[in-house]
Amino acid sequence: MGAIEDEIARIEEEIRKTHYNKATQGHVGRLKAKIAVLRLEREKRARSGGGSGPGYAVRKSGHATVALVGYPSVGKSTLLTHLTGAESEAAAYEFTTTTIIPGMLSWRGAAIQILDMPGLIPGASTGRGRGREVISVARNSDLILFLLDKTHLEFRSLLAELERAGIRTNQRPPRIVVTSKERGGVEVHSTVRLTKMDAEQVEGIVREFHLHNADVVLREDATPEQLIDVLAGNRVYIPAILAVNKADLIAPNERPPILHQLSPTKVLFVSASREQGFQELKEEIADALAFIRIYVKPPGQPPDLAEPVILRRGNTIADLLQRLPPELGASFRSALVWGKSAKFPGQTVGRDHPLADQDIVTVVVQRGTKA
Ligand SMILES: Nc1nc2c(ncn2[C@@H]2O[C@H](COP(=O)(O)OP(=O)(O)OP(=O)(O)O)[C@@H](O)[C@H]2O)c(=O)[nH]1
Ligand SMILES: [Mg+2]
Repeated sequence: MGAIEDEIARIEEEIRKTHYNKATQGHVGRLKAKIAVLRLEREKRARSGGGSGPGYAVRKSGHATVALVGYPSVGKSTLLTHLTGAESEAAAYEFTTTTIIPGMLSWRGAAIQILDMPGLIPGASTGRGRGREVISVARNSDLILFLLDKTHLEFRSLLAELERAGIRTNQRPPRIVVTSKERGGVEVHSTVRLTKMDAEQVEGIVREFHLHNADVVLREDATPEQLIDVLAGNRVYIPAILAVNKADLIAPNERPPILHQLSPTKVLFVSASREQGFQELKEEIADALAFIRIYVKPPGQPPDLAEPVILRRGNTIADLLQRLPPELGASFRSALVWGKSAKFPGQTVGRDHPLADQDIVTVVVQRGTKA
C-alpha cells in the first residue's frame, strides 16, 4: 500500500474509534473531508503516472445503457444471455467474465444496451481485480442493475465500493453551491435550518479542501457527506435497481429475511437461467430509464404514430432535433407541441422546451428553406 493508502486507512480507523455525537460531529466531518481530499490526490496520481489501467472498449449504443454490477458468480452473464440473447460465457466458477460484454434488449420501441461485467470484489475502487474498469463503465451508464444471490447478499459493501469511486445511486445532487472568491473568508448561508452540521463545521470541511475564501449556500439540510460530494466535484448520480438472482433456489420462507436484510431497497426476485421475473425486471428497467415517446408530425400531415422517437424524461426540443435529419435542426425556427407538456394544444415553443411522454411535435423551419 502507498503512503496515501496508509493515511486513508489511518483516518478511517480514527473515525471508527470516535464515538459519534454532537461534540464530535465537526471533527468527524473534517476527517471525512480529509479522506475525500486524499482520494482526489490518489486519482490524480493514478492518471498522471500512466497507471490508467487496462483500456476498455465498449461503445455506448441504443437509447440507454445499463451496467450489470455484482459479486462473482451471482449469474450476471446468465442474465445477459437470457435477457438479450447475447453470448456471454457462464460457468460455476468465479471470474468467468473478464471483459465487458454488451447485449441489446428491445422494450416497447426502446433499445436498451446491457453490459455484462467482471464480478466486483472488495477493493475494486482502488484497482483490485478488474475493479477500475467495472467502476468506470458503471460511472458512464444510465442505470445500474445490482445483482445478488442468496449467498452474496452484502449489498451495503457493494454500494460502498461504488461510493468510494464517487458513484451515488438513487440520490439527487445536493442543493449546495460553493463559489470561491478573492477574500472575505468562508461565508456560510442557508435557506433552511441546518440540523446535521452547523456553520462552523461547514467551514471546517470547506477549509479541508484548501478553500479559504468562498461563499457556501445550502438549500437543504445537508449532511457532511453531501457537502464533501459537492466540494470533491467528481460525483455522478445514477439510478439503480436491485435484483436477487437464482430465485429458483430460494424457498418461500427464505424470502422475508432476505427482504429484511436489504430493506429499505426494493428487491426483485429473478431466475436468470429459468427466465423468471423477467417481465417485472424489464418494466423496472424501462421505468428507471424514464423513456418518453415523441410523435413527429410533418406540417399538414398526420403524426407518425407507428415510430415514435424515443427520448428520456427531461429531454427537450433540442434533444429531439438531434435525432431528426440535420436540415431540420439547421433551419429550426420553432416547434408546435400537442400533449402533456403543452399549455394548450399546438403551443409554439423553442429549443429548450422540455417534452413529455406521447407529445406530438411539428418542427417549423425558417421561410425560404425546405425540410
Ligand atoms: N440455479 C440457478 N443457477 C444460476 C442462475 N443463474 C446463473 N446460475 C448459475 O450460476 C453460475 C454462475 O453464473 P454466471 O452467469 O457465470 O455468473 P457471473 O455473475 O457472470 O460470474 P462471473 O463472470 O464469474 O462474475 C453458473 O453455474 C450458472 O449456471 C439461476 O437463475 N438459477
Ligand atoms: Mg460473468
